[in-house]
Amino acid sequence: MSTPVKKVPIHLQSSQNRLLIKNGQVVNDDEIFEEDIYIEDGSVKQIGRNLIIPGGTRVIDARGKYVMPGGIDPHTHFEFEFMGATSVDDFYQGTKAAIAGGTTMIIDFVMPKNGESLLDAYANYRQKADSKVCCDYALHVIVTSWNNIIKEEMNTLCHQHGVNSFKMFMAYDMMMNDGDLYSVFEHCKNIGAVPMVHAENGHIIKKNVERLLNKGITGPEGHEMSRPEEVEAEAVNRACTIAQQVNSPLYIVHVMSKSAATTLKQYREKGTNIIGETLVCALACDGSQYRHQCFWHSAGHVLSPPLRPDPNTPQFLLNFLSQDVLQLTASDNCTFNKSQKEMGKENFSKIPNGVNGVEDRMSVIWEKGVHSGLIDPTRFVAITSSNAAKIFNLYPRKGCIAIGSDADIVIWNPSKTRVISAKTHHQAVDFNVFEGMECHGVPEYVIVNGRVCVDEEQLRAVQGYGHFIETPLYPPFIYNPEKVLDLKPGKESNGVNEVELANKLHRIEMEPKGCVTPTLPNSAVSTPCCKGARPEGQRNIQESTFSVSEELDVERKSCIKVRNPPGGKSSGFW
Ligand code: URQ
Ligand code: ZN
Ligand code: ZN
Repeated sequence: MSTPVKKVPIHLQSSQNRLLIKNGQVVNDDEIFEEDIYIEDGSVKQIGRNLIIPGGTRVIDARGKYVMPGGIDPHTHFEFEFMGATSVDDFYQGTKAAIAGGTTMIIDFVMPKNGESLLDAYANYRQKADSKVCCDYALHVIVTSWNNIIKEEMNTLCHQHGVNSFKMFMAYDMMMNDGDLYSVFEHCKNIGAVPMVHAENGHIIKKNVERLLNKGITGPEGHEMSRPEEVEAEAVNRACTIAQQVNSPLYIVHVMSKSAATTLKQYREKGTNIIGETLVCALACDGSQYRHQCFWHSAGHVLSPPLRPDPNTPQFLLNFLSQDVLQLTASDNCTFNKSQKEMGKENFSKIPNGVNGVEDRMSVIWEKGVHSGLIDPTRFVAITSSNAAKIFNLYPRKGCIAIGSDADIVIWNPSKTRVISAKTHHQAVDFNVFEGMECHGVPEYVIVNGRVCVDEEQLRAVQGYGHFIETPLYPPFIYNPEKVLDLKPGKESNGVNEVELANKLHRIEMEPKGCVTPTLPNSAVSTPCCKGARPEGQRNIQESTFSVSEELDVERKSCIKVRNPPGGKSSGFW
């Protein structure tokens, strides 16, 4: 299905659609440079100095400010029916709030209802979202079981409906068993899609919940006690192990603990293609919130996996983001009002899970990452925008300021501050987990597809202005040939042929002397490590300054002022 072309309403067709951003520090994930940007008809048309532009073009002076790709939030749940409630930020309010905070694209999750087909669920989400979204959006689809029908539906979603990612749960009622995860990961790999998992051991959690409730622990503190770190880390380990068996890539959503992140790091060091997402709330809050004397305060912080009692967790996760152990940040915005959280007043396991973040993600990460001096603006762009665009195959159309890119841009004033509050935020929810936090750095202008939707900090979002964006299969960032081996019978990859390898082992076993220790060629026994047997002539994106735009030969400006290694510089320089 192709994306329906929406006409720009007459009242939006004006010189406002022609825009020149002058004098700013333009930031991409790999460079900062000082040039002007000319935007027309929703995309970047020229980058340079002394540009020749039509008369009547609006000029924004960005002196002293950063001009960055708008944020991409790869994980939201707008108007999501979950645990007996519906999240209160719908596709209108949610995307409006996203824009207010400097995010210009979101990716939400299609959740099929009981017995609903994946295709029907997808169609329902499109119907809900298309007319409401203020910015562009894409969809992941949640898979809760495995059979031939699901397999065909996944194929159809990928080939006809612009979906390239599927999420599976390892907790909650809809959790999948290991065998089915194996099959779905394998199928994703066969079709070039991105498998994603919510990694927590659902069986252990169920037992822990029973135990705690039997002991009379019914308050929100029981939520974290029932889902401790090791329960998350175990599931991360299992999911990575399964992905390794089928050589699929794997995207772990909401990595929330030191143990889970460390497990993921170990797999990445083995050369497996594991992507780690963490949440903005995990970078700014900790599990002490569950011991707050006010039920609504504690319940307002309930999400899964939970915030961790170890107060060093936020800094630990930030460090991992700066070192590229974790690649990107999301909000997992899934908001329930106090009246909905109250469903779990007598039983923590009935508190609807989820918190806010779609509006404040950029500000909080700037504050904790850039303002603190841990990361520089290029790494900020990578973890809030470009890496999501690369992983879901939207780069360099999104997540990048280059000629031809969509004009999704945030002009960030690092000298201004704002204080976050539920009283002033644009979300529908009546609580904010970042309440009272002062953030340096304010999105002064937010440009969505060429339209100024935040203008000198005034929000002017338009309902239905956004489009559904198709995400193509085989993202090059994920399906890098040296990272994901194709071990289909008979095919060579990285010098390893699985069938030959199996035959060789068999022959050795049949040796009459019986005690020969099989010695396999190095390339055959080693994990597909990036430092290992790379076929000659292939570049390793983990070791080089590879950028997809270079691969695609996208025209880029010549004046490179700063060029950073992948992962960004480790300290500030401005
Ligand atoms: O697990 C999720 O991602 C959703 C369903 C709820 N939000 C949350 O608790 N993280
Ligand atoms: Zn989840
Ligand atoms: Zn989620």
